[in-house]
Amino acid sequence: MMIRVLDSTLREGEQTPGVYMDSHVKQEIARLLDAVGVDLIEAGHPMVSDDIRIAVRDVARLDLNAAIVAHARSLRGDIEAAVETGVGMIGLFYCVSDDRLDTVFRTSLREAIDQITDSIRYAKRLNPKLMIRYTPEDTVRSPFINVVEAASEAVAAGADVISVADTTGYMMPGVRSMYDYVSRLREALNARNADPVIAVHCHNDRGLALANALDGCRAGATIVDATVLRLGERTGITDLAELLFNLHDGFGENRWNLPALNELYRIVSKYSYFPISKNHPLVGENAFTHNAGVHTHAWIKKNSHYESVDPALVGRRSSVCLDNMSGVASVKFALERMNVPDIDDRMILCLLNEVKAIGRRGRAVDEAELGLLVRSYRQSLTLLRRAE
Ligand code: HCA
Ligand code: CU
Repeated sequence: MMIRVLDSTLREGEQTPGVYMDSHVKQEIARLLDAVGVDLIEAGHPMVSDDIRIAVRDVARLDLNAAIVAHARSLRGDIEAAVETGVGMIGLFYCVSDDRLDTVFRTSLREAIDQITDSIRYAKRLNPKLMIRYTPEDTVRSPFINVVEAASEAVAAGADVISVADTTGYMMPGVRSMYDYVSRLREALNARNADPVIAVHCHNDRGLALANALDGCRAGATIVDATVLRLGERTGITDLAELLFNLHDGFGENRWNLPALNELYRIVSKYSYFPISKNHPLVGENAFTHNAGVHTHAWIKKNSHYESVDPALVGRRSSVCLDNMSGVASVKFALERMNVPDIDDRMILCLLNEVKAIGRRGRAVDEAELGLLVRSYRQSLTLLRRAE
């Protein structure tokens, strides 16, 4: 079963505290997401503000391969605004927990379900070709029977996708498992003659968003939500690069242009003012950099001794870095890679001493700085010879 990826950087991602993206930036991000080959792009919630509504419309007009999704509450006004943007899909949400309905919305489950089904029918009337996703917000912590009732009626009213939202990052593999949840939900819906596409939307409050998302896929979820740089409310949701790589590596999904992730991450980082952390898997500066002497020594002999991810797959090249952890092998390797002529043992040892001293001051030496050290070494050698 093909697994599709929905990127929500432009909707969930913009809910990150302090993050705002102008329409021209959103359009560029959407183009880059399309170049990566993401299947669905959630572009925003048109009812939030005029500029967001216009940005969703602008993204929908780009004519990308990806389907464009607008987010909406289960209200006719939200649906009209979403339909007018020209998107191909609407994601509706409404909570189904009795407690929330009672205290926040002062309504009953019955009334909430009527509102949900009315919204779905209304949207399909406005545009019969529209795809509809319904998300019972905080799905996994809501009474299961309420989720099943709301979801099955939503499907009967025309919803194509039911999304399981772990809105608070509560799930945990093997303990409160997304695998079990998705399996159980599919069975319960099938028993009511509903067989929707299941999506998963996993927040990262416990650092388990990716693990839970993959667990959902194992149970048959075929749409997974993600954002670039794990942006989103609080600690964000599943990271796009990590998700795509793992679907590629573990689930046989090979449709994506993974090297294109580098430019996408660079642009999102630039305009969200969110740095790409050095140790971010796949796209971080250090993702393929080897440091300790023992590692570099073995890695030089055979890369796979210390690499389980082929850097070329994601358009990267591995390297060694030099600091207090470095040994003779890493210095020699770096010099050879830089095509430095006349390398000898004495030179390597001198450079290693310098590198270790810099490393102890809390900095790593890159190739450019190693070049400076080589020049300085040669300079002092000349002076020494002259003095002799
Ligand atoms: C939100 C909450 C949401 C909705 C997900 C969805 C969540 O910000 O509105 O509509 O599929 O995590 O539950 O992002
Ligand atoms: Cu969310």
